[in-house]
Amino acid sequence: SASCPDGQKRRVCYYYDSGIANVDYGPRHNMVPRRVDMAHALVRSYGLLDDMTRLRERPATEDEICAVHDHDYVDLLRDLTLGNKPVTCDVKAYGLNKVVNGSIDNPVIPGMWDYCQRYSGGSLTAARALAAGEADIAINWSGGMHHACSGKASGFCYVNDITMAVTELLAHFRRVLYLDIDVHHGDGVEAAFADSNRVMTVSFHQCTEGFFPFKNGLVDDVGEGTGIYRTLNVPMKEGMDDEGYHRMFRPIMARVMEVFQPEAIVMQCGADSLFGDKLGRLNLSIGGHARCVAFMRSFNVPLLLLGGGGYTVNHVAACWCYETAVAVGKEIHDDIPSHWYDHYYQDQGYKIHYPVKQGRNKNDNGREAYIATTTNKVLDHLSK
Ligand code: TV7
Ligand code: CA
Ligand code: ZN
Repeated sequence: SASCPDGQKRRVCYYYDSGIANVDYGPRHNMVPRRVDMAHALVRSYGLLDDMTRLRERPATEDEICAVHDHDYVDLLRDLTLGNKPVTCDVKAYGLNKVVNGSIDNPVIPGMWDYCQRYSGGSLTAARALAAGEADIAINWSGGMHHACSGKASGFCYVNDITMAVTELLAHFRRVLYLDIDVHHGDGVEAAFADSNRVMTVSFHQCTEGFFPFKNGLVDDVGEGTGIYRTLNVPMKEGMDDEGYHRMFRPIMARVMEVFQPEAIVMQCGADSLFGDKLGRLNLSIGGHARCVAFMRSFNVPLLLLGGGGYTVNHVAACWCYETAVAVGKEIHDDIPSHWYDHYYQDQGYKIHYPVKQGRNKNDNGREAYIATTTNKVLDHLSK
């Protein structure tokens, strides 16, 4: 019954570490690590584990994390969690425990260091499976923490597993493409490789007044020095739907593959670009989001799929389960099988593909033709 859209099978490796399920950012925080456990439970309930090789759990070592982070920041993450250091006000210099309007983006939480080791170990292990030629596609839905900087936490991200994975791939592949469909700009990864001519970073994101990370990710931000034109940004207004998104995504990514010819692809699949997200204001359906994955898969280049944002947890889990099916090349039925978390899907009628209620798409109000203009600007950068 396995029907594959492009008629080709792929060897898929899958990383899942149950130690992440109980990590808690705090009672009102939007980031809920349990969504990865929900996605995993759904993957299992559809029988998809039989179509993949399960990678062995291996937390990243301190040395592996120090390869892309400052030593003093790594020491702090470790010592704070193990209780060796009292939480003093100087943690704020590292992006931790900053209170704004009574809330904290990057709280110091129980098990923080262990959590960082686990999700980043997953991305590293997955990258190594690709580098060793053991898989065509490797998956770590607990990774994708694109905002973390070398010396500080940012946007719910403590350690940048993506930068770690790309660095690992660069030891084996000449050129690595980083693609980011999270609703937020992939600033941490972009900054890490802005001057590299061996890494091209491409981020699609919402870019509106007051939306995190604020000033970054403009269409004319194209990298610097030897890396110039190897940074691409595709900013969008609120309300972007599947049709408009793909009118930008397809020509841009087809051209990226043509001119950059990457030997490996790292794709951050943040699910906060879906309709109904608690933070994002784009209107992608799960089908539209997954078509991005299917499109990148069709080039048959080693592909690392990572998670990222996603704050309406039932949507996120359904999305990443469906994308796991896309990776293995199986069509799964729309009715969510009965399993431990099935009550979470009541609001969406126990279906994977929940309906998108289309509001106003501020990207195309006829006159401005924002989609065409932005696509052409990006294609122009690519021609250089
Ligand atoms: C990859 N937006 C991460 C996206 C990170 C976005 C932000 C919140 C937020 C945090 C909360 C909370 C929130 C309703 C939403 C300038 C601020 C304003 C809040 C502490 N409710 C990813 C980060 C972004 C935390 N941060 O790309 C606890 O929204 O806009 C900001 C910064 C300062 C901090 N305050 C928000 O998806 C994984 N934070 C409720 C409780
Ligand atoms: Ca993005
Ligand atoms: Zn995000």
